[in-house]
Amino acid sequence: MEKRQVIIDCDPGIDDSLALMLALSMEELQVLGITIVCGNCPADMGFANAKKVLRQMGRLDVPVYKGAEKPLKRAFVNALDTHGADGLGESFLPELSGEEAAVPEKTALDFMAETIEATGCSVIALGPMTNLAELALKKPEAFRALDEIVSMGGSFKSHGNCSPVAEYNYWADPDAAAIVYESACDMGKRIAMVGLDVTRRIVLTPNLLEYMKRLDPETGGFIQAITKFYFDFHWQQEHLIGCVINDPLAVAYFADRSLCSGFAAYTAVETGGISMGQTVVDSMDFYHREANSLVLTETDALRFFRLFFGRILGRKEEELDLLEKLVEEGEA
Ligand SMILES: [Ca+2]
Repeated sequence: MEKRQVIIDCDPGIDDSLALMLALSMEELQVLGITIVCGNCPADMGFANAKKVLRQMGRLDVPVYKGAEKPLKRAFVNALDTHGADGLGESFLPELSGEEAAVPEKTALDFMAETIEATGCSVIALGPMTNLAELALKKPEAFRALDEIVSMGGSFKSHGNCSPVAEYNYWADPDAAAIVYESACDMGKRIAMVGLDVTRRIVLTPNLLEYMKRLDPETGGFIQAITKFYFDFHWQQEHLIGCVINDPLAVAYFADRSLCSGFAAYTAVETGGISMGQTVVDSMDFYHREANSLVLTETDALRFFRLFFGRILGRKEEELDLLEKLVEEGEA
């Protein structure tokens, strides 16, 4: 099987960690490296958290590079209120030490540029787009050589998650998101926008988590440790029992196009004012601009969870006999 080569740019973060676990479990993907951007947590913490996930997966061979420590123009606002003081749900997993914890001298930007130019790989962007914007600004040839960008971010009709209209990743660095979308437009690229319209459908419920633990106490226990805080946050914030796991859907979609569908359109990102970070999707073609995005609006939560459970727990579909019932209960 020819593996699709990809760099995962992320800010782990609870749902980023689940996305990394999924990506590393998929034989159809080759994760060339992980690049860290400040977002949910500061870049140093995101770096350490990515390493903790790699240790859990027995994949410390995958290189991790540290990227932007602040947004392009705005002050950095983390999301530790959502992700816990350690960025991993206050699981307070042991820190790595020595060689394993060492931050490489090479920056995320240099790694991305070299790797993309050498391989023509894709990027799955799971955090604010600061690293990608720097790539577009400073290494335009590498940006041009990118095969595909799949981005968890934005929204079309769904409400925001950190303002009435804005999703966190684009809100946290709206200038970066705006640059990436405009650069994509200039270069004839389409960003797959895995936004809140689809990710809100992906709810990890207590029953689904319990099922994971029954099937695999080790992996299920790890996921419970890092999501407990997230469950509490969703209850307080959204009166939801369970947690929305945004980022794994972007990885799943990258590997399987049939999991989400939507439409091509020109999208711009607002960079200031009360709608800062909003994705302005020109679905009616007012601007007559080239479509720079594929805006995803539909997804199938059951098929997502089949993939997620199947890969992370290493189970065949027929072994997941309770999954359909539990996902339907979660959607009811
Ligand atoms: Ca993220």
